Amino acid sequence: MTKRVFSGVQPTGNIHIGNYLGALKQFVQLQEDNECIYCIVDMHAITLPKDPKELRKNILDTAALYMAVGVDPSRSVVFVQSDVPGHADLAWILMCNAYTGELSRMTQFKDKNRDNESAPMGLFSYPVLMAADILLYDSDIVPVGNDQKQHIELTRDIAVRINNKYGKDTFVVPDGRFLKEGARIMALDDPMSKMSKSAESALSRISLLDEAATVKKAIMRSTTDSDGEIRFDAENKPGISNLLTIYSAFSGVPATELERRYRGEGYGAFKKDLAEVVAESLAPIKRSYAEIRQSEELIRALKDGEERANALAEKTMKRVKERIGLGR
Ligand code: ATP
Ligand code: LTN
Repeated sequence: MTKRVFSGVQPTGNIHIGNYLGALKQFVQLQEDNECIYCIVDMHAITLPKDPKELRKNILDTAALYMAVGVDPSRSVVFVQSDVPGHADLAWILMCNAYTGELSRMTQFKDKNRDNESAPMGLFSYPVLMAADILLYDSDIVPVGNDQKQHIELTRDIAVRINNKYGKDTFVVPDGRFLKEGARIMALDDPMSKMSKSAESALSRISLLDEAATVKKAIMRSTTDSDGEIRFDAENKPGISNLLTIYSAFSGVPATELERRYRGEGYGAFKKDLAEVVAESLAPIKRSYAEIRQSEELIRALKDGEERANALAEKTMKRVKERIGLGR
C-alpha cells in the first residue's frame, strides 16, 4: 500500500550536506513508491526575525534546491507553507490541545531561547505548527534528521490525545523516518555539535552550492584528533567518524571498507579524497540548480503544488472541524 509522506525544510539559506544526507536524500528515495508532499516551511522561518527580501529569495532558492536534488514536482506535491491557510488554522486547534509543560521541554526551544521574557510566542509554539504541517495531510511517514525526533514524538502525542477525545480516526498517527547513516552530520570545526545552517563559521558546514575549492578548504581544515588512525569510533574519534560517515554516504562505500582502504594512510590523503568525492557529488546538483532557479517551471510547479496541497488540506480541516464542533 502506498503511504503518505510529508516533510519540510526552512527557507533560511545555507542548505548543507547535513540537510541533504539527513532529509533531502530521503525525500527523493521515498518518491519511488509513496505519495509525497514536500513543503518549504516559510512560516517556521519567521519565528526569528528575517529580512523580507531575503526570506522571499530563500523560499525560491529552497524550492529550486528540492528540485535540483531530485524532488520531482510532477510526482510529488511541492509547495510553500504560507500558500495553504490550513497550516495556521489547524495549528490553533492543536495548540488548544498541547500542554505548556511539554512545549517547555523541547530542546530546540531551550537552545534558542536565551532571554526568557522576550522569546517570541512563535518560537515556543513552533513544534505545534510542525505537528499541524504533518497532521494536515494524514501523513504516515516523516523523513527528517535525528534532531527532529522530539518534535515527531510531540506530534504523535498530540494526535493520540485528540483521537482519544474526538474519535480514533480524527488524525493519522505518523512515524518519523531517520536514516541509519546521515541522520546527524556534525559540524566540521566542532564534531560535538550538529552541522547547522545558522552556525557563524562557514567552515563548520558544506553548503550544497559551495564551490569545489570551498568544499576542499572546509574538509582540509576540519577538526580531527592526533592519533592519526582512520577508524570509526564516534565516541573517542568524533571528527574522523563524522568524515567517514560523510564519505560513506556520498560514495556508497561502507565505513568498514573505507577503514580498510585507508589503513596506514594519513588524514591528509583521506581528506583530499573526501573533498573530491563531495565536490563531485555536488557538481550535478549545482548545475541543475542554476537551470531550475531561473526557469518559469519553478513558479508553475509551486502554483500547482499550492492547489494540490490546498485540496488535501481543506478535506482534513472539514473533517477535524466537524469532529470538534467548530462552525455551523
Ligand atoms: P539550524 O541548523 O539552523 O537549526 P536546520 O538545518 O536544523 O537549521 P531545517 O532547515 O528545518 O533546519 O532542517 C531541514 C532538515 O534537515 C530536517 O529534517 C533536519 O532534521 C535535517 N537536519 C538538519 N541538520 C542536520 C544535520 N546536521 N544532520 C542531519 N540532518 C540534519
Ligand atoms: N522543524 C523542522 C522543520 C519542519 C518540518 C515540518 C519537518 C517544519 N515542519 C514538518 C518535517 C515535517 C526543523 O527545524 N528542521
